[in-house]
Amino acid sequence: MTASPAGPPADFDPPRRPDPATLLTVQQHILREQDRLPGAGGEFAWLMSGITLATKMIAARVRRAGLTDLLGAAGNTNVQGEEQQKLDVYANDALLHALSWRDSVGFVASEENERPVAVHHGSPAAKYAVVFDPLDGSSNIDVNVSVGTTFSVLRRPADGRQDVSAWVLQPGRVQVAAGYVLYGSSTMLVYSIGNGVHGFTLDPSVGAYVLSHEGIRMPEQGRYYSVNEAYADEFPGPYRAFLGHVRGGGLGRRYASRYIGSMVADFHRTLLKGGIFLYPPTADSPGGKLRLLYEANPVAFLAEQAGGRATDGARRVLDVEPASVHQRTPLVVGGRTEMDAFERFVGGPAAGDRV
Ligand code: P6P
Repeated sequence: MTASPAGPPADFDPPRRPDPATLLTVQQHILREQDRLPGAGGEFAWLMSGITLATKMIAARVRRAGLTDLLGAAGNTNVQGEEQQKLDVYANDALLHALSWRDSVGFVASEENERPVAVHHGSPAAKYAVVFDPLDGSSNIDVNVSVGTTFSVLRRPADGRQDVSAWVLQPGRVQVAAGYVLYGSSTMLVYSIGNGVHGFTLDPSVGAYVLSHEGIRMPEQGRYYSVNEAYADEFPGPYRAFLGHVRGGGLGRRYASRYIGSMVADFHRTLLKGGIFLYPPTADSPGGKLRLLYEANPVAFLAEQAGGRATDGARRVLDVEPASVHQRTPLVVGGRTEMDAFERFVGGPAAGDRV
């Protein structure tokens, strides 16, 4: 039937085009974004759906932890020597299970597992390694403070090496994707595949992560600095001098201190509001406390994608060559103004050297 000059045939309506201003789920966003990944194909989106599914399961448990027997210690310690919380164990199992169904995943490495787990290693379909902290800040769970999941996706070695270290021990600058889920007043997933940073809020009424913050940019200067000041006397001198400079109005404005004690929550505020988050070397953690592969690298990737910077006090975090899966690092991450000032105090790479 041909269309009449007046318009489409009378017996059906023209197709409805999706209104980009309405609900856009993270899966739709990833499908749109992954075309920018060379050779991604649909398996990247399928991999990411494993992370979104597992984190929705974790969010459901975190939200009800007080009502079920999921609070408190699991009665054992993890590879870090930290007392495992029951939710740590659940979160780790959820991510390992969901990712094991993704045949594009060759290896996974978790903060809760001493060694990486071979998932579909050896399969020609295996293209990625995923490293994650299933529940960062879990010591805060019992007091209802925000906790988070962090993740980083790495491409299998181009040289065909099959050893796990070649898959997992890669510098942060080569991450294919990175992100976190913050279980806070709302549950929010923030991720990047190298084309900006985008935030999705879990809508419990539909059970989907819905785009709520597209193209997040870290403010050039904020009003908060974030560090555990209880250890200030142990920080290296340049760190102490920098913090005194900030408190003394040296950055041209009054700053407030905010420290939640959950890195994901402290970074999320820094990403949205600007400022600077620091976990310096301390007496107990002379090499820093936070883990390079699955805490500092994802955060540093997102920070740079949003216009901020991240160093370990001496060099760009994303350029650090990992030597072991659970390697720790100092972390200083924030907006351009604060990071320029910090690097002047520690003599780090000058901002002008940035590529
Ligand atoms: P502190 C939580 O245990 C964590 O790994 C990070 O989420 C957080 O930033 C840091 O440790 C807090 O450590 O020594 O200040 O209690």
